[in-house]
Amino acid sequence: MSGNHAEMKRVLVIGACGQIGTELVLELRRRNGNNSVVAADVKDHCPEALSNGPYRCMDVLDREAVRAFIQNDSFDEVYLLAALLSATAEKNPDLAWRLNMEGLFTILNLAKEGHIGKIFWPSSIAVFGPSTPKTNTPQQTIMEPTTVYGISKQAGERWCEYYFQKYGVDVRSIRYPGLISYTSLPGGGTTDYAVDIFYHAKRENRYTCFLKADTRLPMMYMSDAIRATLELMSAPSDSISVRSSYNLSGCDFTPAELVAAIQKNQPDFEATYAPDFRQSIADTWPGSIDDSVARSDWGWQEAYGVEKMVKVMLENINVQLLT
Ligand code: NAD
Ligand code: AKB
Repeated sequence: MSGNHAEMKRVLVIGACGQIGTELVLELRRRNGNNSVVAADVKDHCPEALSNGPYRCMDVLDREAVRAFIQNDSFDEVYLLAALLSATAEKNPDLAWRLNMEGLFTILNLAKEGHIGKIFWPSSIAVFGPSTPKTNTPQQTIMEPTTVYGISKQAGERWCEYYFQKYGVDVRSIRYPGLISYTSLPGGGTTDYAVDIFYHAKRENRYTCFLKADTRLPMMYMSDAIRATLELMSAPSDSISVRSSYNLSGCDFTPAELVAAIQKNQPDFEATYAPDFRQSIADTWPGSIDDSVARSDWGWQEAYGVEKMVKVMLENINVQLLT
């Protein structure tokens, strides 16, 4: 076992079984000790990947149960990841709004009452909309999201800032771009093509992409996203000038550029394009992000560009996850 366990923080991750949660829990346990990090999710059973520490079946919409659990066992840090992502949210707007907002209020209020030391709540590039400048989208700009998911993330950002300013709640947030990883499957987003493509490249050597070839979107390799999250969470409070959510950039590419990068490793790989309803979501999002505020406030610096990310994904992807 590695990591410095001197402090033994009590940490809770809600939505732990998802694409980000799985890797975040493992890294938090590596740093803080397995028993200090409780993984919680609405799923009945703890997945094998998270079986090295405590697991709690928790529906974040069951406010009283969440309150009782957290009040009973105060946490230094809570990471609230449970949400419906962009594509799934468009299919179920009511649930998306409830899940994405009510869980946040429950956790913000518990922090306001002193039961939680620090909160991490992720926002998304989905807070931007068709009227936002598409290239090098600034930290502060026009934000008129047109998706249920984007509207919920924008509202969440405003509430986070409000709870910080009004009640001193230490809540920190990042506007993640599309995240790319191989440990667990993505959960219903518009950027999921950039993960799916690797499974199909490995299994069938071909892929039909649900976005057009020239759709540029901001993306990031998961280990960069986890590191950014933990760097933000450990930054001194007075270095954090943004209490809504930080822009964060890793790389950006189009499906055609990703295909070309895969073909450098797998020359016979072929892709075709059959855009579906997710195209109209992607069309409203930025192509690239200006994250200079995160860089100057807490020293953000990505480690993965497209080529390095593609190599790691092709080496590690496990097609068994698809079955
Ligand atoms: P995911 O869909 O993979 O995981 C979400 C997890 O939440 C799932 O394990 C699900 O079972 C759990 N969950 C759903 N309803 C729940 C409930 N009622 N109570 C408790 N748990 C519940 O999502 P993810 O990709 O890991 O994203 C996590 C967070 O990061 C979300 O807020 C998402 O909006 C944000 N985000 C993700 C990305 C990305 O590319 N993955 C990008 C931007 C923002
Ligand atoms: C999605 O596509 O919905 C997510 C996101 C960028 O928030 N990956």
